Formats: sequence, structure tokens, C-alpha cells
Amino acid sequence: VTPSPAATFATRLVRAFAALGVQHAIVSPGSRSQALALALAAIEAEGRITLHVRIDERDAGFTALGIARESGRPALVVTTSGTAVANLVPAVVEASHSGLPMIVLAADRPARLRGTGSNQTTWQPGLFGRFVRAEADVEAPLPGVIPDARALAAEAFAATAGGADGIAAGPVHLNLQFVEPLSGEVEAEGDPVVAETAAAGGAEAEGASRPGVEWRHPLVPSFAPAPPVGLHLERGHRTVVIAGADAGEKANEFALAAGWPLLAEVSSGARFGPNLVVLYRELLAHPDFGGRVERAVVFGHPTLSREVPALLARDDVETVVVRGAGEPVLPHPGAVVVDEVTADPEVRSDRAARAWVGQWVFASRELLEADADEVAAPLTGSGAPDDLAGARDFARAELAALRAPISRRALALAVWRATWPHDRLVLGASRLIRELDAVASGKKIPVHANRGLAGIDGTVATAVGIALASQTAPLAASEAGSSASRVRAGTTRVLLGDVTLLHDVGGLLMGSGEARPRIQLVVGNDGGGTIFDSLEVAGTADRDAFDRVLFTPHRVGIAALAAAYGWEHRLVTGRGDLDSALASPPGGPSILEVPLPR
Ligand SMILES: Cc1ncc(C[n+]2csc(CCOP(=O)(O)OP(=O)(O)O)c2C)c(N)n1
Repeated sequence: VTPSPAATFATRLVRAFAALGVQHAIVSPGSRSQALALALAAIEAEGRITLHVRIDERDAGFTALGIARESGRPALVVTTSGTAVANLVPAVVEASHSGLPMIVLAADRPARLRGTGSNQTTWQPGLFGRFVRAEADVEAPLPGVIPDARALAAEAFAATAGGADGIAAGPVHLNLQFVEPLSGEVEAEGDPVVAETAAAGGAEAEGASRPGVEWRHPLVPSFAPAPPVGLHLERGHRTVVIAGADAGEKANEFALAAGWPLLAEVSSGARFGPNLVVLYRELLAHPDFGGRVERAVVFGHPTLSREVPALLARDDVETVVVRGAGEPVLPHPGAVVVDEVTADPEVRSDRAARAWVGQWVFASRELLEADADEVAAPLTGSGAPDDLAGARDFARAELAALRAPISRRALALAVWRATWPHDRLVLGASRLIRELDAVASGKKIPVHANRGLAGIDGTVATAVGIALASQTAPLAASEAGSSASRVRAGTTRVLLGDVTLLHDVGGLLMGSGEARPRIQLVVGNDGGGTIFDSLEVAGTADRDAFDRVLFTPHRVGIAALAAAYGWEHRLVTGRGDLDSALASPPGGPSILEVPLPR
């Protein structure tokens, strides 16, 4: 084994990231990236990082996204050169829009080979366009000239966390050129080059952590730096608080303190509390409610209704947008974007103000009760021992309720009921998240959904990342404990459509011998993408053409798919079995398939 500058640099780099607090790394196999992959395997053996192996880089990227969603910390994603890096684009773009950290370590061949037709070589720098907060093209480590790994890691770690000048967290791309020998012996710490850089301390100019490193800081215009702005709102305007995706609890606290109705989407993290208006869509469309709104305060990224964008587009509604993790929402040219918002506290004696919030909450409750689940609860018999007819009716009604087919709404509500604060709920894009948003009552549970761009891609891998991060205690807290003590309770339940599952079949594949988290994919199988049935085109287009290119029918056997990937599978067709199947999922990965009518 010869000493390898590549191995030395890779080892220093991954150690530096672990020292900064990175807990998870995802590796996809490849030759050019071997030094990074082997270095990670070595530090995992020392208990300093948790390593996950994914063959498909798309899934590696979304697994990292899920880990960041759940933990708030970046994971490392290691790929080889060429199309391998390009496969990270979907996860990187979603992470950018959602304001989530992620550190891409993309191996590359030397820069001089770009544009020469050299195998597996392309222009990797710039590949992620404006969707990375920072990008460095790093020349290959050579004997005696090894890039300063600690400085690189520190700069990447700071850039992915955002924060400076109001820039949101987001992905970072370290493009790492390597030449042969691509792996080998690791040189001891304290070699002359590292010592020399350390002695220079922080005196080096920004962008020159080492010769041979070129930093670029692309910017999404909407993330442009801006000085922090605060705003105080006075009482007296009929105001609603809107909580879109990832709004978080602060939206709830604000609505409560100010005494205003809270219109919180199911993926907002704020859907609970006394001011919650569950049927906000119906009320926004009503002239006595939506029609009377004068001011809206927006947290997070509203994506689930048509009524919220319609409200925010109105000239007679003053809109205040509170910046959060993701890309700021700019629904109207007159909208005011702030970093902090406060309001006069609710005054109990202000009857007009109390009536405003009370009307919204009350009307929503009334409507919800009127629209209760369509299958009635079993009748109660008289209980008299000789009432045979009554007992028979009771038994029949009970049986009918248990055998009743499962509607989309019943499925969504059953999943909501089964989920508790120690669990995680992940919602795929498409109909089921909207169905749940239409009816879910207030409940303080952790909900995740990739609503940055609302893609149906990467849902399984994102959820696996969330499960891995939520079911593993932080490494530092468990140093003394056995691996068993690092396992936390709870199930990650994922509510998704069949097409969304099929888009990310690769997400079912986990590295051999790795932790298999307790995750339950609840698949509403209606044989295609039925969301399009509700669009105008469904009524105007040729039926067969519509089905072929929009509905996209399939006959994939989900049970066989599950078996192929070693996931448990259960098919549930009646309501009687649904609650118990959701309440007691298997200990590892499983799929609960629920056939739904188109
Ligand atoms: C990556 C990506 N490709 C395409 C779409 C467009 N799209 C939105 S929903 C959908 C169909 C989803 O079908 P399914 O998961 O079965 O849910 P259903 O509509 O039946 O509820 C598609 C293709 C998207 N959002 N993201």
C-alpha cells in the first residue's frame, strides 16, 4: 500500500466534518470517490459518524434531505464523477427551495481533462447552478500539496447553515478532484502543508483557504442578502394568520398571542391549538369570512389550496410575509417581507376582535361536524336480554361498518389518528395530502412534506432519511451506551399515492447490513395518478389519451415489489383492519397497501 494524498485528504476532510457535528453520511459507490467512501467507512467504525450506502445517487440525495428535515443538520453525500453528480439535482433543488442544509462531496477527475472527451468527465462545477449556497472546485491532493481540509469543511459547514445576511440554509457543493493513487495509506497528521496553513490562522483572505481552491457563491435572487427587518402590527384590522409548509410553531404562537384565526396547512407544523380553522378553504371562499379579511400574516410556504393564493393576490388585503427557512413567498407586489413580526396582545375585553376569531373557529367546527365521516358508527342496541332483533341489527351494522370500503378521506384520517408525537408523519405530493388538509383536526405531531417544489420524486428516500434521523439518538449522547440504547421509539408513517411510490422504488433499497428503520409506507393505490381527474383537462381531453399520458395507469404488484426489496407487505381493504394495521406496524420497513376507487 502506497501513501496516497487522496486518502490523506479524504480522511482529514470527513474527520473535520464529524468534528463540526455532521452525524450522517450517504455514499454511492464509484472509483473516483473511493478515498472518501473508505474514509467514511473507517470513521464509522470508530463511532464518529453513521454511514448509509445507496446505489442510486438520487436516493442518496433525498436520504440526506430527509435527515436534514428531521435533524436540522447537514448530511454528507458522496458521489463519483459524471452523471452520478447530476443525479443529485432533484434533491439539491428541493433542499434549496426548502432551505435545508446538505453537503455534496462530488469526486472529479482533474480539471485539465474537462472538454477533452475523457471518460466520465464533464463540467461538474456549476452543475447545480444557482441552487447551491456555495461551491468550491478543489484541485487534486498531490504529495506535499494537500488542500486544507479543516478550512474547507469549516467554510462548507458555515455556508450550508446560512444565516449570514439573512441567507437561508441550503446545499453546498465541494467538487473534489482526485488523481491516482485514488486510495492507499493515510499520512499522519501534522504534515508540513497543514502545519503551514494552521500557522497562517484566519489571516488568509476569504476564497483562498488553500491554493487550488476556487469558491463560488451563487445566489437565488429571492435569497439575496437583506438586513433583518422587524414589524409590529396594531389591532383593529380583520387579520388572519396563514401557516404554509414548514411554518413551524411560531405561527401558532403568534396567532394565539394576537388572538387571530390560524389557517394552518397540514404540513405547517402549526396545525393545532384553539385558534385553528380546519375548514379554512371553505371559509376563505365565503364572503362573510374570506371576503372580510383586511390583513394576512404569512408564515411558511402555502401550497395546498387555491383559496390562500387568491386571498393574498387581492389588492384590498395587506400582506405581511415572515421569512422562514425556505424561499420567501412574494404573493403580491405590495407584500411586505419581514424577519420578525409582533402584534399587540389579544385584549379579552375587545369584543369585536374576539368575535372575529370566534366566528372562524366556530363556523369551521360546525361545518366539520355536518360533514362527518360517511359511514355511521354502529347503532347501540337497547341492551335488554330479550331484544334479539335489536342485537341482530347492532351486529349487522357493526359488520357493515367494519367491511365498508376505505375512502380516501377515511384513509387520511386513520393515518392522522394513528400518529402520535413520538412518531413522524411524511406526506407525499398529490391527492392524499390535500384530502388530509381538508379535514385533519388540530394535533401537535411532527409532519414532514417536500413542499419546496412539491415533487412526487424521492418521497421514499426522504422518509427513510427522516426515519433514520428520528430513530437514532445523536452519536455524542450515546458514546457510552450500546447501539440498542441509541434506538428511539416511534414509527415514521408515510401517506403516499401509488405513482409516487413507483417513482421512487429505488428508495426501498438500503445498504446491506444497515439499520432498517421502523417505517410504514401507507400507499393509497388507485392504479394511477388520479389527481389529474380533478383538473379541467379531464373533461375536455380524449379519454384514452388523457389516461395514457396523465393518469398513467399501471398494474404493478405492490406485494411482489415489497417482497423483492425485503419490505413486509399487508393489503387492507376494509375499515375494520385499517386502524389496527396502522397502530401496530411491524418493527422494520413495511408497506400497507390500501386499494382506493379511482
Ligand atoms: C417529479 C414530479 N413529476 C411529476 C409531477 C406531477 N405530478 C403531480 S401528482 C402526480 C401523480 C401522483 O399520483 P399518485 O402518487 O398515485 O397520487 P394520486 O394522484 O393518485 O393521489 C404527478 C405525476 C410532480 N409533482 N413531480
